[in-house]
Amino acid sequence: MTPVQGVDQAFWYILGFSTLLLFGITAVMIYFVIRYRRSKNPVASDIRGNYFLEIVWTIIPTLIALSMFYVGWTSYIGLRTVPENAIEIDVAGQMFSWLFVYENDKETENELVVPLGEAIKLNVTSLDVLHSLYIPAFRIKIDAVKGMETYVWFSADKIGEYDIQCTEYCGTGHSAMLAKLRIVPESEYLKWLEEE
Ligand SMILES: [Cu+2]
Repeated sequence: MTPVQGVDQAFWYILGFSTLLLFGITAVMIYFVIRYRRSKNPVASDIRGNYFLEIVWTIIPTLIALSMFYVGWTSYIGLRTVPENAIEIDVAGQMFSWLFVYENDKETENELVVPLGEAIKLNVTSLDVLHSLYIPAFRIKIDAVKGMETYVWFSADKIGEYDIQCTEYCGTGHSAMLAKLRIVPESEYLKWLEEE
């Protein structure tokens, strides 16, 4: 399973349970409001606890919460475990653009080009204030911090052009701090890498 599938699975799993609980609890609540309204049930009964029910409503939500943690944790592991053969590219955020430095010291601004079929590791930092590198198509987001290196990785498995955004408010030009990720065939990448 790719990290993208892992993140999506965790999202749908948690959303599914949340939706189920929302409608389930609301339905029971409406039923009780009608069934035990004052005109039908004028004297409230005094219930002194029920071990069986209390155990059930403790254990089931605990299992649900733990399973959500498990699904989230395993997808997080996928996001943090970089394949060994990954191509490394240095990324620096600055007010208000993204800089990319490749293995052969080629530099680009607001354009990240990578070869199809490779794992890409981005070593992220900032030249000034806090920024955050966000590539929604690959479900990755990481803070860019001056004096510190953070990382993300993704598998460049589909040719195309994808958005890169800054998602940490960094000043007046924040909303314009956009870049493009281009995934191209390997041969095109190698040619591009050698261009000035
Ligand atoms: Cu920014």
